Amino acid sequence: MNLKNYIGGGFRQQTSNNWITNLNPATGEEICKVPVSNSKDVHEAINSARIAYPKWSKLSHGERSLWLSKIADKLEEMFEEIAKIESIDTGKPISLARSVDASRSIANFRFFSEMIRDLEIEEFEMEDATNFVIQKSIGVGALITPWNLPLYLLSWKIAPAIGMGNTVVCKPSELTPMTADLLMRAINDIGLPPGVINLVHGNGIETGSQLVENPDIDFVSFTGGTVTGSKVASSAAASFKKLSLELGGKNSSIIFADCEFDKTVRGVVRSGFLNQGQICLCGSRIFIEEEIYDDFKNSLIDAVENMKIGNPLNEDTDLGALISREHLRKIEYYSDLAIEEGGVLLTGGVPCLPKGLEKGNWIAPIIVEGLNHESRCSKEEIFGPMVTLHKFRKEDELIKMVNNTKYGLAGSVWTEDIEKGRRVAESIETGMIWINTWLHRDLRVPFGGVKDSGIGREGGKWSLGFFSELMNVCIKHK
Ligand code: TXE
Repeated sequence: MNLKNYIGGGFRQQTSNNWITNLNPATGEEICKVPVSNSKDVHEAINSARIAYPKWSKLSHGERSLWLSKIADKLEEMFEEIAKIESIDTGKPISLARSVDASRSIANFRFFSEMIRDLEIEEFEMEDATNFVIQKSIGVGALITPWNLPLYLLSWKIAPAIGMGNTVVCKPSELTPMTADLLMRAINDIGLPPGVINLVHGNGIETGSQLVENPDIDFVSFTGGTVTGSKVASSAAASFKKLSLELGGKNSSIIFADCEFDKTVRGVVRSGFLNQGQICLCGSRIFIEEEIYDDFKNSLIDAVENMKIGNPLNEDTDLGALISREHLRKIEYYSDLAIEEGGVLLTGGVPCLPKGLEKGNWIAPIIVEGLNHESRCSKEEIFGPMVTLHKFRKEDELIKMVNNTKYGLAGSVWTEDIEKGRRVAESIETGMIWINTWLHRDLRVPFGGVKDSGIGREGGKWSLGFFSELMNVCIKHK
């Protein structure tokens, strides 16, 4: 199947005859061909968005809220198709594609539909005047998304962006284009006004960078790697584009001796290995208080070795395939590096080729101990099914080790002493911390990180704030 771009309300062939072959991560078979759009296609998409912008931005919040709700309804009808396509395209277990990707994509449209419908104008009264703060649309935006949570992250950006009156050009990852295509079919079916949402497929260099650099783009919302994020930032900054960057992470799971043991083992395994460890929020550094280190380590190994690795379309699969052969090589590299750096592999690191899926990108989940917290494996984002264990005695020593990374996105603290949990959490340089849970998401809270994990926050009113321009109108009383 050859995918097409979606521009001005219709599916269009790209200008060039360049294609990327999209492979099934679990089987190595071809799923589809992905167009490599060039600057002409990008220009056409931006132009369509620009033409649609005046009318769309003049709709009321209520009218745009209705459109978001219609998209959510349509995606709900396509729920099973979303889950299956996302599982095939990413290699993730279908149970996860249902519970996280499909469910959350629909929730994103519903949540922002309700938020925008109820949006009120803030007023500030003076003795002799009234101030109104209104949130105006910005214009035409670029939404660039990665391969780990394709529709989940695309919907997370599209819903507030168009809900606040903007029009957009989306550029999904060339590794996982399928549910972006599904979303275009959905908006086409419900008759969303042409040009409000446009989509160009392609890679970073020939397509993504053209989008970011185009002077007719007013804002950029990017989720992806830190290296790419810095390239996007430098080209967007030159023309003062409004910019939101959700980048990489190297998050810590902190386990105190007074934690609820079994629940914590389950939580820490989920945090370390969900989506094969390919989520920017995954807890890949596990700090365990000395008293329970050996017991906790052994329970972790048992739990990880009992995970079912195999065909992502099987209902009982816990771990699927890695996104690409290149990414598998990256994880193997870090697995070897761990040993060079003096670590000991407690489990995993070996290929585990499920029967009939030998051409997929498979690796047994890895637990390493004995690494210095200054080692590369303990500080660099690996973004795969690999965690490093670290022992700690004193709280101040722990905080120093945990903060000793250029990232600052998320983390979790496991203790029955909530006072201590909060104290430790607030000492960590990140944007988000969970206590006695992980990836428990309230869509109203700010999402994002500090340091090399990005710039800005999305989520709830922070999304509405990013995807709008504030204007103050001050009216003098008679
Ligand atoms: O992401 P990229 P990749 C991390 C993870 C991973 C690394 C690279 O460590 O190994 O990033 O992953 C588009 N201008 N995360 O290569 O390159 C690209 O086509 C404009 C963490 O998948 O950042 C894709 O659509 N766009 C992350 C998107 O940017 C460009 C999730 C992301 O690609 C571009 C995924 C350019 N110059 C990976 N170059 C998270 N925070 O969740 C590429 N793109």
